[in-house]
Amino acid sequence: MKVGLGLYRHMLTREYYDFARQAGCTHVIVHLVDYFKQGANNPRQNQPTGGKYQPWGVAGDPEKLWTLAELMQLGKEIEDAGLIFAGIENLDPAHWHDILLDGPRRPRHIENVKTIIRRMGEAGIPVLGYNFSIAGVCGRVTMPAGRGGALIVGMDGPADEEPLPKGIVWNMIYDPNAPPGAQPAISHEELWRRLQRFLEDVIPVAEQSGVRLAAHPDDPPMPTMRGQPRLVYQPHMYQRLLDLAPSSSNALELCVGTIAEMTEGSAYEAVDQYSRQGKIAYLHLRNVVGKVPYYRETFIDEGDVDMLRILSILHRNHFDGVVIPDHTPQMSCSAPWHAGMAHTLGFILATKAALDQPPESSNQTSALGNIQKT
Ligand SMILES: [Mn+2]
Repeated sequence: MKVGLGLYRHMLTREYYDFARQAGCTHVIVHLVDYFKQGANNPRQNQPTGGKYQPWGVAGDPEKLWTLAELMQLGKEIEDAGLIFAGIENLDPAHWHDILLDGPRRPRHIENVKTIIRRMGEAGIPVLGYNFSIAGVCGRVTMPAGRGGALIVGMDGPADEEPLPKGIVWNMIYDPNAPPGAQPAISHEELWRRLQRFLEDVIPVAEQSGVRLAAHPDDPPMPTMRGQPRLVYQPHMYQRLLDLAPSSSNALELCVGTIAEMTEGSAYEAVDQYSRQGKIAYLHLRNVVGKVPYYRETFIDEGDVDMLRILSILHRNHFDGVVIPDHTPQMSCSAPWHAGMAHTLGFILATKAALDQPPESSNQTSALGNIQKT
């Protein structure tokens, strides 16, 4: 298991790389989409939030794909800081919205994704995280309801009252001049069909390029959000996604917090099932209390999930990918994002250190030794 940090686009600087190293990370996962661009209710020192029915921000330039030179330069900067570039998280809605929507630009958008994957292969970036979701991460509210009054994100009920407007996909605005009206609602089976076509089109290129596609589950994992169907909203649905295209390039960006929000199954069983298959490309670690449609995100050391047990399952199954903190509550200080990340990383590093000790080494590890047997 390797420990990394996810950095948003505006954090791709030496200062943040140094912070990652200081906090004990060896790897970074990079976001190239600027989720915060022109977002009215979406401060940069938090995870992208928006409002219950307000999108994050405006998508990128549809004419400008991430260039090979840009990716190589980024890789060099990360390497110069003493870190390993473990992956890119998420595609820009501007580059692939008609794959999600099955719109007229789909053929071009498939070429976009293939080009990005080829460039990633050339630049030696092994993982592309993606989230095949029409409504995206939406329908959540931000409230000071965490431990010690920390600002947290959660759900206060279903989010189907306001349908997804035209011009918005994946909770970002890809067409500010879209006509009024809602995106047409489709069936779950139609969404699965779109995913299957996507995987059939791009997995062969990913295989040739040595890149793994890694799917995030739907967050929040409701059957529908804003009138749009969701793909992976119960733990077993991940298996369907994997079975659609058996390939080492068809993998998961497993999000423990999202799985814990699901109404069926267990996060422990899901982590065991998918790590035993070697299908987890990397992992998001976050704790929660409750399940959809009523849950809230928590600090890593509280909440419904026994994180020691999650990490011990990964250890037992010889998971050798990267674990990164997902979101954290906002801590009351001048650097709420940094404080939340450092707190979570300290927890992960302590657990990893205990798990990495030989079982017979001392009495002090007996508690964790017992967890390893579960
Ligand atoms: Mn996540």
